[in-house]
Amino acid sequence: MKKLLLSITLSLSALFLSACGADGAEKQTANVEETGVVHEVTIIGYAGKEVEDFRFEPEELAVKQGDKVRLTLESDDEIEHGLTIFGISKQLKQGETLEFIAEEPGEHIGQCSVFCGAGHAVMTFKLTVD
Ligand SMILES: [Cu+2]
Repeated sequence: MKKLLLSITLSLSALFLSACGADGAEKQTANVEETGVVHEVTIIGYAGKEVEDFRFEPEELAVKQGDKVRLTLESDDEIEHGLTIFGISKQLKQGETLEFIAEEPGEHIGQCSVFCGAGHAVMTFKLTVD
């Protein structure tokens, strides 16, 4: 089960990495009308003894295109995490706040970007932009 989950996570990561290739920069500059809605969310990274315990909370966030997203990343322990959201090329370091306008519709998978232990690869986050 652990290997399957890890395999799925890695496959998803590879898929989204390849999907944000050559035209990624072009998508970043798309003009999107801002809605004025702000989603301010603190994401907590949890490490654990078992692979299954590793996670971000919340694990997903759904917004509308043009909404402002303000994400802060924290940890529940001494272990450092990071979050990279593929497809929209957003990186968040622990203790930092990242603010951006959600421009590109779709499901954008995020992945912990700092190796934090056995369950590092299963720490995913999904940003859905409708
Ligand atoms: Cu990690």
